[in-house]
Amino acid sequence: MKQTLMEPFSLTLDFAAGRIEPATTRIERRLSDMLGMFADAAAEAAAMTDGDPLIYEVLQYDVPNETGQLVVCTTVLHPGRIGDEYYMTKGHYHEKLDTAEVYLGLRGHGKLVMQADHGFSGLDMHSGTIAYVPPYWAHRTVNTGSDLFVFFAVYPADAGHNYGAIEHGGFGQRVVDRDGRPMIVPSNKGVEA
Ligand code: PAN
Ligand code: ZN
Repeated sequence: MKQTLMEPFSLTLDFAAGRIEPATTRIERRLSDMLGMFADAAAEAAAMTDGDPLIYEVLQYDVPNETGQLVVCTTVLHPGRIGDEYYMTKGHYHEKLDTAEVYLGLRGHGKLVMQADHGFSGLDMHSGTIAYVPPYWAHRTVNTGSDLFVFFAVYPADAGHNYGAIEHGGFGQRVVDRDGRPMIVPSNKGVEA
């Protein structure tokens, strides 16, 4: 098996801003990058005419895409809602399903929703929360607060990201605002009307 011989290195992380310095990749996801993922199509369209909001950014330090290597990255999820559904990430399974991931909350409040063949999970996350995404679980994060929701993640460099399953099949649960409080509801109820 080919393995790149790496030199040890360190990076700097600004917890509040979620900035990794230096970062080698910055991904920006706007609403236009995830149209159809929020339940309320009319609210999506209205938000688009309002200027295609920035939903989240990912900052990452890339390492060779090889078994044994680990990627570190941060996600900065902005506060906001499309209809009654909070801003969220696209969500994905790892292409290599048998790979796990660790999240560490740095700022704000959110939920980590996960689904697997046998069920769902919804974990609260805030500054200091360590959340474990086991192998085989699709994962999506949601900003349920009014501040930025920032978290750090570590995952195997060869895990890969499968977005298609969520883009086409959706997530079985949604996180919506109910009288000012976040609530997890089944996808086919409540928010589709
Ligand atoms: C995270 C996510 C990040 C953005 O680093 O990639 O939060 O979410 P999406 O990838 O679903 O757009 C992670 O889980 N990496 O594997
Ligand atoms: Zn992941």
